[in-house]
Amino acid sequence: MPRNESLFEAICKGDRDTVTDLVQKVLDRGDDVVDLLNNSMIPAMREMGDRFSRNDVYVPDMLIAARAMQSGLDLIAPQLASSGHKSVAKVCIGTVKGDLHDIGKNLVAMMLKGAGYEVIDLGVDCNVSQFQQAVDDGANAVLCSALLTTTMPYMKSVVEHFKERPDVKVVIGGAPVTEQYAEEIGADGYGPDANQAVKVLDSCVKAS
Ligand code: B1M
Repeated sequence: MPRNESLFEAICKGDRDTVTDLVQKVLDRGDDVVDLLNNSMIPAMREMGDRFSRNDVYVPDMLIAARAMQSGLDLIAPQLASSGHKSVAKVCIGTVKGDLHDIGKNLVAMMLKGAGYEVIDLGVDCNVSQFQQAVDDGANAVLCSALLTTTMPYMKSVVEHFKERPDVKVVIGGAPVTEQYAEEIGADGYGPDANQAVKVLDSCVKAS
């Protein structure tokens, strides 16, 4: 599917009403929402990041774009969640301490639900105790998201915290995170995107 230019622009402008109208039209036509997500919606957020780097837009612009993106995601969530197979594990996910970015984390949570996981969504700015509480509540995997190079190192604290619990898998992801970094800090897995995160988690869960 080619990029939906109107939707791409509406997300960049933060025009929530147009975003919901356009996404609803795509849903009504029965077009593929995964294509829409990958070819039009995620690229719009990437574009906002590039504009921010060039000082063409500022934090409030990113914020309204993110809200518009989230309103589109909320509409496609049921479709994303209905695509998967049934699995059986309870997991928790959160954006790590100091980090307020939640769109990628929300996407991973949607995909996990679609794959049949029971997901405890801890939200943003999560510290080790919150992840621990979710594990005490039955989660056997911890998924951490970070979008800032300054918050990424907190993932190491989470990995170290669960070092004595081989039954608890820690999988990490987010724009600045790499496979190499995951290996370096001893995480059990790394998901470069929401789909891969589910696959990596599947293999961690199977292996345990
Ligand atoms: Co911010 N921000 N932001 N921001 N923001 C980035 C990340 C940035 C790259 C922009 C830029 O400079 N080009 C930059 C980080 C630079 C760096 O650290 N190297 C940045 C900055 C600097 C900041 C502030 C410091 C700005 C300031 O205040 N001066 C500030 C920090 C606030 C804080 O967190 N403490 C800030 C604030 C914000 C807003 C609040 C305004 C807003 C977030 C709103 C929200 O999330 N509700 C925002 C936004 C929107 C962005 C950009 C434009 C878009 C992020 C996004 O939603 N992408 C971003 C630029 C960019 O990403 N290119 C930027 C779409 C999303 C689907 O992708 O989150 O990468 P992503 O998720 C992907 C994968 O990474 C992966 O799956 C998803 C897709 O399939 N994934 C996982 C994510 N989490 C995973 C977890 C897993 C597995 C995979 O678990 C296993």
